[in-house]
Amino acid sequence: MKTDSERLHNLRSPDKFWFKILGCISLWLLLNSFMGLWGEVKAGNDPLISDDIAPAELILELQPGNDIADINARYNTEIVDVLPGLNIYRLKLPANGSELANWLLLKVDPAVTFVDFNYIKRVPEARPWIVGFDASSNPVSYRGQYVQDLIRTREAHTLSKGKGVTVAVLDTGVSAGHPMLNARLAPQGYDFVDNDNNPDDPPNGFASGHGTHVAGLVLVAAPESRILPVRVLKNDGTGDLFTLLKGIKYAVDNGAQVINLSLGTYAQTDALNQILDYAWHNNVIMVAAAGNENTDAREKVQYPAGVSKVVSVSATDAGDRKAGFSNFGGYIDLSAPGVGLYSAYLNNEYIHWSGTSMAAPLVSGGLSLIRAKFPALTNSETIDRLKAGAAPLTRLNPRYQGQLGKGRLDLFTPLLN
Ligand SMILES: [Ca+2]
Ligand SMILES: [Ca+2]
Repeated sequence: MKTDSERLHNLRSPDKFWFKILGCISLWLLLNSFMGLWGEVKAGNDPLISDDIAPAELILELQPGNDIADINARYNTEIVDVLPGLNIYRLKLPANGSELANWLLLKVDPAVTFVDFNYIKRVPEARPWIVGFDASSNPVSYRGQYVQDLIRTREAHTLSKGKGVTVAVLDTGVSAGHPMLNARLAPQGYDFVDNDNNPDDPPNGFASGHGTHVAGLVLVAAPESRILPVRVLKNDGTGDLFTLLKGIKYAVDNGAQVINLSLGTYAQTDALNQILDYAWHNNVIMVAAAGNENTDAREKVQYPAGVSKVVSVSATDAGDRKAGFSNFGGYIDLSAPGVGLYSAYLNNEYIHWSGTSMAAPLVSGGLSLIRAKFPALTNSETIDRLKAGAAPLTRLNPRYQGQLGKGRLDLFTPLLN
């Protein structure tokens, strides 16, 4: 027989609470090992966290009807930033607060919809041992490169040039004065790294010029598109998840119809899914680079490319073979040339650059062409049209059956009625 006081003690016992917490830990470990994320690059205070994160920070969404002040009182947290119009907060933990311990506590707090670490995103090309610059090439015009014959820009541009469609480039910034770009930039570009309205692409970093190059490649495919430059990455090619969320929200709210994301991390988060849903429901298509580590989905998947509603892009070469560096897998939607692409760089220069980051903007440009010619199509119809018109890759890539998407980007076929 239990006494009333024992019953009361059991009711108040934290056992149930800790059971929930332990449940979270085992799920976390299972997911991590299952997804192959275990043992990845670690940072912050806690060895259980599987990718670089911003130290002493968390991102959460509050359940409607709750007050963030209550959360701050309960966990000693402070608001660093908030996503306007959404219930998503960037919180600072108390001094010496463990990211993992607080993540676990907030995970089971009924006032919280989701909680995520503030992961560090990066451009795939910021891993220098994989793909880098080739600045030694001849300064020929970007108009005369192999990719134009391959994806049939000239034929496509007789039917559409992307006029009236805004493509947001969320990246290291865009060099505004560049002759390839200056007439095509939307005036309301924004810099979420320095929080100013000048999203320039600053020099002297490992990834400097990345966003400029990517923006130029959107215009190779869709020369009359408008580029909305949104800076979410520093010139070393890194940026945090919350800054990316803000950038995507801003692009959606400022007229983007396509968003190019030549960046990623191997961590999957509710926060990213939430903002990608927001974009999708506002009729914005997102395109993401698959990453440059020559790995397939069984090993690891880079996000946002791994999110199903995002158009994920792997890279091929001039001979339509998978680029040696390109990630691949069943989640890929489409391939596009990504080896030795010539485009804008800092100081009004042009350079060759390789990577899935260079393949993705050609796909973004392809979607822009379709959106300009068939503006009534939904996101899914626009994407399906581009995929259905792709050139088959299977014969040349027998080892990658079903792993390079529907084929290699072709700009012309999807524009035919
Ligand atoms: Ca700036
Ligand atoms: Ca997809």
